[in-house]
This record gives sequence, C-alpha cells and structure tokens, in this order.
Amino acid sequence: KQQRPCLLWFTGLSGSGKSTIANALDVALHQRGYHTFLLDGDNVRHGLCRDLGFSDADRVENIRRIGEVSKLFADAGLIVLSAFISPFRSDRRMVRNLFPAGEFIEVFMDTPLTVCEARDPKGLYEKARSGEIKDFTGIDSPYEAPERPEVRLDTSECSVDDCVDQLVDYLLQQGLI
Ligand code: GGZ
Repeated sequence: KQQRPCLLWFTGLSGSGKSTIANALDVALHQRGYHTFLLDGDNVRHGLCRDLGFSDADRVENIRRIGEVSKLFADAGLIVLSAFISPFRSDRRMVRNLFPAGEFIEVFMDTPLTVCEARDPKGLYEKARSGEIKDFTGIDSPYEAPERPEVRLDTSECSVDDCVDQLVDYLLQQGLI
C-alpha cells in the first residue's frame, strides 16, 4: 500500500492521552495495511534514554535523541508515531526541522490539566502535589503549549475512536496515506 514517510509528534501533559491515541492510531493504520513504528516512554525511557531524568537539560536530550531516532525510522519508509510530553517549544521545533515540510505533524493533546490530574492513572500528580516527586510537568515544571499544531485533540471532549478518525482523515487529506 502506498504511504509517504512522516512523523506524527504527540505532545501534551501526563495523562492527556498521548500514548492511548498513538497506540490506537497505530492499530488502525496497521489494519489498513500501512507500515508504522511507535515510540513512547515505555520503549524509550527504559532503554535508549534510561540515563536521563526529568531536569530541563535531560528532557532536552531525551527529545533530541527521540527526534533523531524518529528521523531514522522515517528514512526507512515508516509512518512514525512518537508520544512524549516534550514540554519545550524549542525542542519540538528542532525535531520539526529534521523533516521536510509537511512530513512533521504536531498533534497537540490539549486535554485540560484538571482532567489529566483527575485521571492520575499512576498517582503521579498526587505525588507531585505532595512534593514526593519534583519537577512534574504542569505542577512545578513548565509545559509550553504549541501555537500552531497541525492537529489539536482534547480527549475530555472526544472519544478515542473520534480522535483516531480525525488523524486518519488528516493523513488522507495530506496525501500521506
Ligand atoms: C513528567 C514524569 C515525571 C516528571 C515521571 N514530569 O504519564 P506517564 O508518567 O506514563 O508519562 C510521563 C512520563 C514522561 O516522560 P517523557 O519522556 O514523555 O517526558 S519529556 O518529554 O518531558 O522528556 C510520566 C512519567 O514519565 N514521569 N516523572 N517529573 N512526567
């Protein structure tokens, strides 16, 4: 099946739905016969980036490495899905600049902090509020929202299936699939 390599870059707070939507899109694209690769905290922070923590400098290096690896997978012809908080605009711009125009798709998971915090699937927000975890994004570490993302999704308003449909439609419209 014809596809153009590209990078879908999911950015947003912890609990905003990045991994959930990226995983669901990955499945949907596979079912349609496309070749994809998904990068998220589960397969990166335990391996390639296991020496990195959550200081500003470590997050910068985390995103730099993930951007370069994403580029390698795209060069291999794949549709790459990368889901990381990536809180800094300058780092996301750096990754964008690795790609030809139109082949970097910034997907802003714009789920409100209040909703992310209420979900708190791993209890991390509670720990951040109590001071047990320091430098937690949205609590005591910044998140710089994208100004002009290609796609904006709010999982407090939109079901997983609707979010996936929006992304598939975007890829079709752009002629990437
Ligand atoms: C933010 C943290 C932190 C701190 C641990 N701040 O919801 P999760 O648990 O499963 O996903 C979060 C993940 C964030 O890693 P990223 O590589 O995406 O971050 S970044 O792009 O900023 O480099 C969260 C967990 O790690 N986690 N401590 N202090 N998230």
